[in-house]
Amino acid sequence: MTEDQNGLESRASADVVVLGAGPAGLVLGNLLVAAGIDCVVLERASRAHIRNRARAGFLAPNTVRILDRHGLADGLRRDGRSHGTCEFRTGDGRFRLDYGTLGRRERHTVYPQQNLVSDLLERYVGAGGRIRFGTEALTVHDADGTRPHVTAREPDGRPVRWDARYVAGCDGRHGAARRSLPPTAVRHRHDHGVSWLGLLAEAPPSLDAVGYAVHDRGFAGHMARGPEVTRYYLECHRGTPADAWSEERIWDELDLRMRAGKYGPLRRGPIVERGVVDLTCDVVEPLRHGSLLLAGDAASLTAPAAAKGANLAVLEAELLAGALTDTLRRGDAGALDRYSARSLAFIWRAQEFTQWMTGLLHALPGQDRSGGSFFQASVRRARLDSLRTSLAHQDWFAENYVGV
Ligand code: RFL
Repeated sequence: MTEDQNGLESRASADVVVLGAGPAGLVLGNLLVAAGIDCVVLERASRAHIRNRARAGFLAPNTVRILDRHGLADGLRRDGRSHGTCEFRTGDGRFRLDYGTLGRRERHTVYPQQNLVSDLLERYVGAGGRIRFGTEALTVHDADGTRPHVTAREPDGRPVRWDARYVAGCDGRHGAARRSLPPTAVRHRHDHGVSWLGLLAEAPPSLDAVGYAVHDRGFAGHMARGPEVTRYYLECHRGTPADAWSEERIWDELDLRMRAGKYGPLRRGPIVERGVVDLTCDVVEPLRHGSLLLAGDAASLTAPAAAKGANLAVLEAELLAGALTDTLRRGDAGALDRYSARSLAFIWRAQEFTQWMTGLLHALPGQDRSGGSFFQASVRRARLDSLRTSLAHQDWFAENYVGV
């Protein structure tokens, strides 16, 4: 790293500058290092922060295969738990789907995202990968020109310029890559119109299945994260502050919507994390803008109803690593455009299923005034009934639920 003449801006370079050390950025970094490509990861947060940030937990079989293929699956093979059942609870009763025995007979691996990120980080650093924590990328410059570079702020606040041949925007929904997109980039956005209060409880799971409760008071969800930690969701009004509900009210509401009185009590424990998620989706098209490539949440946001985000991030990172390797090693000029087209096909499939799943779990608002909500609620009920009774529908569900 060198300093410029006035001593204000440091200057450094890498063939590929990766923004963000989430699942997308760290899978990409690992694969680039393995291919012998010079790269650096710039991460705004601290090492401790990314190792502790609880988010996803349900890894699709294809995600596990990708991580396996590149020797990145030791931790999840050791500590991950296989999962293949979900339970729907409605006013009409409850039914279980053993999706692991339906469709392609594939199961999820439950492995907390922060553990995956810790594994990926350890492997990346162990393989000699460069990473700068506490370094916030500000803007990607000249992505369409001859001198692409990233301006960033180092932990001590000093500016730094990273020259690059390619910049991989893996810095999520609020990152610098999205802010730096040219006007030609299109962001297709869809708002499902509902919000969830996402909760992490220090409590053992209450069911041996993912629980989806459909209730007149709103949706409630249950997902195991580990033997002592469970994620719960409660549908709430848009704009509800995350701290609006006391712990007691949260548990009472979960009891009510999950019909604990009928199907057995929930195992309570302290709520250690909470946040409100608006169920919105978007897709940026294309994913390539000259030297700037997008992957993971930076490329597309999916509502958490179908747990696709982290899985798409890993898939896109593998595709992008292959395309960058083909471009930099073999001079394949079309590889990066093909990356965009191939990834978008997966992204839209995931969006389609997420949309279907969101409609299954909520009576979506914003319908026409002539009894729209009754109509929607009845359609939802019919959809659940079809899922309960039709083997073909169950196979379709299973294939899409575990697939990306
Ligand atoms: P991430 O994980 O957000 O990582 C982006 C990284 O970039 C850093 N960053 C910057 N660094 C430098 N300069 C800047 N200007 C920067 N701006 C940001 C951030 O600090 C961060 O480290 O994106 P990535 O890698 O694309 O991975 C996406 C996944 O994290 C996300 O899709 C999933 O967590 C979504 N999701 C789930 N996905 C699943 O597949 N299965 C699940 O069960 C699941 N559960 C969830 C979820 C997301 C949730 N939240 C966050 C709404 C549950 C929840 C509650």
